[in-house]
Amino acid sequence: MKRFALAIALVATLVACRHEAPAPMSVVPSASQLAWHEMEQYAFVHFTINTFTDKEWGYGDESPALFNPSDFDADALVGVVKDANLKGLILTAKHHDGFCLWPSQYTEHSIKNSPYKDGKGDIVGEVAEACRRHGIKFGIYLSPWDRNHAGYGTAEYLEYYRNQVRELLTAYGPVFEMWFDGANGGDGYYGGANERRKVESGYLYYDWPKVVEIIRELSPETVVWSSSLPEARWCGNERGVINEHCWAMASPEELYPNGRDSIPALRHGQENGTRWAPAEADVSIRRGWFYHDNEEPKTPEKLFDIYLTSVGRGGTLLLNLAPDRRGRVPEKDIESLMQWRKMVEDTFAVDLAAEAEFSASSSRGCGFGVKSMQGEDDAFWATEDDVTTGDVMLKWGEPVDIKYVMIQEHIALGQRIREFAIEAKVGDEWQQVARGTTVGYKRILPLADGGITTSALRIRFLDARGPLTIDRIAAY
Ligand code: FUL
Repeated sequence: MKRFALAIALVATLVACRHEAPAPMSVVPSASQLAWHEMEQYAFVHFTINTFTDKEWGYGDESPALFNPSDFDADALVGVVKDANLKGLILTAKHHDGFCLWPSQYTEHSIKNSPYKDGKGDIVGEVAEACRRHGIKFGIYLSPWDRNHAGYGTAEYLEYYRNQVRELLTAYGPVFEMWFDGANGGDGYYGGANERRKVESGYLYYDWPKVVEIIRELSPETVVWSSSLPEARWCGNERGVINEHCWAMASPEELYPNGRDSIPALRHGQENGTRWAPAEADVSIRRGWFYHDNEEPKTPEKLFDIYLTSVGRGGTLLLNLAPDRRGRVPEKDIESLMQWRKMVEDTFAVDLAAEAEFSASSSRGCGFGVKSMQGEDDAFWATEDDVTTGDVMLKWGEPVDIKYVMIQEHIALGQRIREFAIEAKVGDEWQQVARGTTVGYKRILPLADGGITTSALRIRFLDARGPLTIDRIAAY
């Protein structure tokens, strides 16, 4: 009899659980882009001949003999990155001055003609290997603009550039991200020509689809950051601030030929964009990208604000470190980084939602119930196909102090939410404590007036492009 009842219960569950996950939106992230989102924060490292000439943009005529770090140690550099809880490192293998931090077979303008390790050094290789030893993902910045190369502006340079892309990906992969800077400033040394070479449209000159083809062939997992066909895009400023309203989608073929006019659209993305091209916030720990004696690192508090406006707004944070002439990250920068890490960890250490009772205005049913949002597993809450709005309620037995609410969409199925509000129960009334438009991979909402003491929160999803798919709601 007992067995019979169990069998009935099983059949009933199977019938009730006929639901499948909502259909994906037309534009969704690739597996590499999902892994990239999950990294959340990683380091940029600007270090080259500029470090020794005290410049931000080298002209291209600097002697390789100037590159001579007195105490470079790739393990120490990567150790700082790891201790700061940054998950990857993108190195300036070549900046606008054209000097190569690896012994490229295509030029003499490289580390092989520097005093560093008597010309036997290879900063790209040393950093790539240290990254692997420490479990940090390695990425490469290779400036398209090259003020050293005589052929810059012609087809000859393009061949040189593509050869270097091949050389780097072959020798130093796996590479999680390639960063193709959009700057094309004009004047330069250009093999001694000392003239202005203006590339009117980088978009047309570099012919990015060809470069991307090379990357796809040699390193399919690499996420391409570029001013064309990006798989990750510029967030529109170098302050570490992603727009509050920000879609991960964009139609680059519409945007980039317009040069700087495309910046507003880069900031907020495009709801009907044709590609998954999420925003990345690049910002330096100091004012400049390269080390200068007279600059100070940002405070941990400032870095914390940057965390909220980057990782907390659905994109990633690319935080630049500037090693000094020793080749070391300055001690006070390390101090700031470590305090910042602690601030982030302390703030988000205890998820109050773990103790809350969750309920929702509606659910898709088995497997997609509202409790799926509690904790770190893969399950997510979803609504029926025709339901694009809904409330999620969190209730506590005792009042709790909440400063931040974190929401994550299940972006594997696309980005959907257009508008939401967060309300807290105050007495018998619901009071709005935050409001927003887009959510995406992760949204962290600082609550109004520095936070609230409450025994209930209501997250109201007011408008979405399809049924709701929410991975997680947390409160801190
Ligand atoms: C800019 C460059 O011109 C800066 O020197 C720096 O590399 C920054 C990350 O990108 O476009």
